[in-house]
Amino acid sequence: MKKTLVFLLVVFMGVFLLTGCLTKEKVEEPANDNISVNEYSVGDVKSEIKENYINGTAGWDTADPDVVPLRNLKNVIVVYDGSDYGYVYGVTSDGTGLYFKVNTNLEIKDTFNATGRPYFTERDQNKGYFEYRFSIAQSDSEVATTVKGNIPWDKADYLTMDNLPGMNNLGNLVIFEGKYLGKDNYGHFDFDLNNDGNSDVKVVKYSLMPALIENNTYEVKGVVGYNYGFKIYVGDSSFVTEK
Ligand SMILES: [Ca+2]
Repeated sequence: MKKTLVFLLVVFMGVFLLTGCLTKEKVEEPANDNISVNEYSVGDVKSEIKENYINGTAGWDTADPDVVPLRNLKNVIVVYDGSDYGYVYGVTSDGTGLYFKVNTNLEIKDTFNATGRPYFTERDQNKGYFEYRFSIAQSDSEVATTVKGNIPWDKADYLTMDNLPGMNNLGNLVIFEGKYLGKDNYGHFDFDLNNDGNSDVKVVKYSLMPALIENNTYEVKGVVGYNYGFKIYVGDSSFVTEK
């Protein structure tokens, strides 16, 4: 009788402990989706922004924390540093990228992991032009730089007369070869791709350009941004070579 009681007690305690363990494990699972931020690719985030621009979703034009979920992007490399002015262009290893709103100091070729919110900025309602943006400048954003990386120029989109800067390559790495025509009235650099004397591609005046000689041909590597039209942002003078 005594043995049976001891046996039952042991069994009871065993079940109690086991149940306790299982219950404890369950409690430790994240109860809220906001706690675990899923890792997204730049491509995923750009698709999301496009969808919400087309749908005109309220809050997606400002990265409103009450509407737009946090997203996590990894191994983004800075290809144009405008962080003194609150932004950088960054791409991932596939050459796809976007505009990052920042309030931290980043430098060219810094590689970073970031938690933030995607949003769009409309540029031309009639043409359906908008910028793909990602804010890492909000109170619950996180940015951590890792090592300096190599810009994946082998993944850059080659610009031609049939493939000029536009919505299809906005934010992405590009390379083109063109004749330098000089600066336009606003100080942007004009390049001629088909040798007819007319400008086809503009490099934004804020670019870090080397000294250029008019009518000489250059290979230019940069990223497609938007500043009164689609323009190339060149992040370092070493990205330009005379041909
Ligand atoms: Ca031309």
